[in-house]
Amino acid sequence: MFKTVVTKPFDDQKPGTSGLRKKVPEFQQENYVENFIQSVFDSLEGFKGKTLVIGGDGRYYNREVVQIAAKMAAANGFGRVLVGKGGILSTPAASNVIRKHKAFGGLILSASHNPGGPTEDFGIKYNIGNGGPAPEKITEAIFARSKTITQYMIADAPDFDIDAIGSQKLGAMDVEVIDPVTDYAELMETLFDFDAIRALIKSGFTLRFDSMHAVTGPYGKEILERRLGAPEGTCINFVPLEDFGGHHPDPNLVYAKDLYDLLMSSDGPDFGAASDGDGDRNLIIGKGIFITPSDSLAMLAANAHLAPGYKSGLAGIARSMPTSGAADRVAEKLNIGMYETPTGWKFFGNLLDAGMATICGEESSGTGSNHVREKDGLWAVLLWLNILAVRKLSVMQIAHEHWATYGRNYYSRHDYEGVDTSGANKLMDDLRARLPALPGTSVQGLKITHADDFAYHDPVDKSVSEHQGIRILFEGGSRVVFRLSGTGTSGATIRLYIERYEPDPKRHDLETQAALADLVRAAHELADIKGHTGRDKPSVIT
Ligand code: VG1
Ligand code: CO
Repeated sequence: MFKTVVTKPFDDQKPGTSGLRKKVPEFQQENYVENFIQSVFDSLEGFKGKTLVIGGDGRYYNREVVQIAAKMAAANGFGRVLVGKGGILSTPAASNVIRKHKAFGGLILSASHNPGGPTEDFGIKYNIGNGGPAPEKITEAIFARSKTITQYMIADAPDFDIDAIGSQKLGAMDVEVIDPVTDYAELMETLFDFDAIRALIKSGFTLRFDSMHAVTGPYGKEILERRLGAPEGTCINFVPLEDFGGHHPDPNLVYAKDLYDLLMSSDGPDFGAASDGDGDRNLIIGKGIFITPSDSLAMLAANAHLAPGYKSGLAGIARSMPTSGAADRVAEKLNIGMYETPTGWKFFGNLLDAGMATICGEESSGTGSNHVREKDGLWAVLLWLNILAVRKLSVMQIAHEHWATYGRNYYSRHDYEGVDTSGANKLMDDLRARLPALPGTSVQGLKITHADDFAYHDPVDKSVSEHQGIRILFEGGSRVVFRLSGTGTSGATIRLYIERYEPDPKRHDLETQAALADLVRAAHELADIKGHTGRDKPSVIT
């Protein structure tokens, strides 16, 4: 029934910011998927007879890998797997299923916002029993194991029926195929005032939700149109496709430009939102105004108490280091904890588990709370709608009022994608070497007050994570941050994060790139981006 297969290790199975991501043809190499999944199982203890959740964003190769993962779970001694119908579970829904059904952990098959298809990206990520991404201790063990693995175990059984809801057997193991939306929709109803949102929509408030042909299509349809009564047509691009229709399922101003243009038009809807390939990111646009993810985190935190799930207030806010400091000002005013973590949701898990943070966010369109242990795109949309329903103001009014109270953090990210890896490393190394000498000097007329390579000391488990991004702080609260992406699949991507704090309400209507121009020039001069990469312009600006 089970067989043991002899294999040879691959040397490139190091999980990045969010799991292992590679091009599909790399995953299709003989034993590549099996090696990685066995390395995951070999790095865990005590799962015999327990439950494993398996689900993915539906991209190309998802269905095949679900079958392999289930057969390997059976051979390795799991007692049960829970699988989303069709192999589909959005990342936040998978996190919820793990928690709700008290599973040992889960395998999430996704490359998130990266394109999908036979020559595009695929990914595998392991989440632990709290529903969150495995911490570094486990991902390091997985990588170490993948370099020495000699065999894996797999059930010698036919494929189970991935589309039939209900119980089946795979050898001695139970396979339960579940509806991917039900548990998640129920959770949302406990957090938000669905009656108030329904009334808002009934009163004529219009919205558009773009699933970008990715996993949130069925979630949006069920929650926004069926449960909240938004008219048909509210959800667009809601049929999940294996290649996302050939697009990047990345909800930003570049890849969701049509939605942006619609919201900027005079007859556009009141509210527009989009989510990414696996449903954990969100884009929020009000009529005539884009809300940056960093601002969204701050505005949601400042208003969260208006939603039933957060009515007793927040314990604290956490944000990744490159995310703007807008939320810090809210935390200060609310007199609650504020935590600055490295990039990647795995660093929020301890703070959420310990009850130190309630809401978390990243500049890359990720916002979430203690309801699951992943960022959650639709959750952010619903919290915004709940706030709009209670406050009876437009997104534009809420944003201006927020900036008048707290000041505005102008913010942008410039990505240099697909640059030569050695050039990117050299840029970081050269800059790192110069950090001690920078404070006190000026560049482009801006005085540097502090420069370091961010290291995170986890206040809960006391672990230390170093080299999490180089930050250069200027007088007055502005800064630039440099990091290398840990999710790309070809070459290197340099991310330059730029932030300027503006307390004066008379200067809250500047164009973002213009407001940041001197800082961008300073960043170029400091790191010699052109010299190291040959580029004088970023490939993507968000
Ligand atoms: C990017 C983002 C990071 C996010 C990660 C996973 O990582 O910057 O904020 O947590 O993607 O998001 P990196 O290392 O490329 O900068 V997702 O939606 O891919 O799960
Ligand atoms: Co994602």
